[in-house]
Amino acid sequence: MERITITIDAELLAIVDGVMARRGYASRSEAIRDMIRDAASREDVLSRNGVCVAVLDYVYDHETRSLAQRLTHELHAHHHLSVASMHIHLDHDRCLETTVLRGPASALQKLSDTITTQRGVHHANLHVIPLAAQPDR
Ligand code: NI
Repeated sequence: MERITITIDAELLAIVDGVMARRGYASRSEAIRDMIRDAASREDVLSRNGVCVAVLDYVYDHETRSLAQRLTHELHAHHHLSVASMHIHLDHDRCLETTVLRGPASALQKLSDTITTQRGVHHANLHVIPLAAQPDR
């Protein structure tokens, strides 16, 4: 095990401490190691660029000007990557969309970025699952 020193702002450290308390980590090091493992695993999947399935979910305000049409347009423009979508009307203003994607990891990440960087899209998450046999981590 290597020992390193990192500089982190108070706000981010408070988030780490909150994760520690909620999930029962014995130390900050343990909590931060698990966060890095999650990120590293995700980056590893993306760097291999094999065929993947992915679940993309996000919340958006359907009153934001032409946002719903733009999101639908992007998925139609990439229909070869889009397997299925589910749309949930969360409340008066907000919608939750979950879309299953399938294709090369880089193409899925790019489509996800195109959608999730639109103004009015919140709480976005892309979960990428490699289809080629890889050890589970
Ligand atoms: Ni809706």
